[in-house]
Amino acid sequence: MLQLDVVTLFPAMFEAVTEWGVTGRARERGLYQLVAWNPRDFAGNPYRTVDDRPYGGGPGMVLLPAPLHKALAAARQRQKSAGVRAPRVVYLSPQGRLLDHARVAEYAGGQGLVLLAGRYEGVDERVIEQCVDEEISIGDYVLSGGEVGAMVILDACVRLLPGVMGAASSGEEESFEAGLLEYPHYTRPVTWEGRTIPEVLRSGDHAKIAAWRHAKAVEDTRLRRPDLIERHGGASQAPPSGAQREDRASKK
Ligand code: 4FV
Repeated sequence: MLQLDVVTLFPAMFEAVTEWGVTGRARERGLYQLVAWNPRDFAGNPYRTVDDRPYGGGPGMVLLPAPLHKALAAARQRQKSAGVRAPRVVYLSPQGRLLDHARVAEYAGGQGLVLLAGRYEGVDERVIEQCVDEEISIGDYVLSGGEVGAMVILDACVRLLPGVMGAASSGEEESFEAGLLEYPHYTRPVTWEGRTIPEVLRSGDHAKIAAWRHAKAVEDTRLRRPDLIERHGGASQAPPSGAQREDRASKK
C-alpha cells in the first residue's frame, strides 16, 4: 500500500482525491492511504498562529517553521511506523523541478511520500533546508496554495498503482512513457455534426488501427510537443507491435 501524508492548512480539500472517482475507489480498496496533518494542530499557541510577517518587509505572510517542522515529523513518524524505510518529503513550489511522468512513476513505485503544501507567500526557507528532500512545481504560474499541486501528484501517482486502472488503463500513461501524446478518440455516433469518424477505426483490422493511432500520435506530438520527441530521442515510426503491447500489459 502506498503511504501518503500531506501537511496542509486545508485537509478537507483532499476529499476531492480521496472521496471521488478512480482515486476514491482506490482508497476504498486500500491501494493507498492518505493522512493529512494541519500545522495549526502543532502551533503550540492558543491562537493556533501558523504564520507571521516576512523579515525584511514586503507583502503577505510566511508560514512559521516550528509548526511545519512538528507536522512533518509526525507525518514521517507515521510513515516509518507503517513500514516506509525512507519517507520522502516533497514541497510544492514554483521554485521546484517541473513535475513529469517519469517523476510520477518514480513516486508511485516508492513506498511513501510526504507532501508539504504551502500557503501565503510560502514557508520559512529554513524548513526547506532542514526538512524537504525535493521541491516540485506543477507549472510556471502562482497558485494560492500548494494543495492543488499536491492533489495533482496524488491523482497521477494513484492511477499508476497496480490494480487501480486495471484493464481500463488508458493509453495516456503508455503514451507519456513512450514520449508521445495520446491518439485521438472517437465514440458514437459515426457521424456527428457532419463529421464522420476515420474509416480505419471501423475496419476491425487491429494492426491497421494500431498503425493509424501510432501515426496520429507521432504526428500530433511533432506538431504540439516537439520537445517530447527530442526528449525521447525521436519517435519510432513503427507502432508498438502486439508483442510489445502484450509485454507492457503483462507488466501491469
Ligand atoms: C505551486 C506551483 C505554487 C506559491 C505560494 C503556493 C504557491 C503559495 N506549487 N507548483 N506552481 N505554489 O504556485 O506547485 O504558498
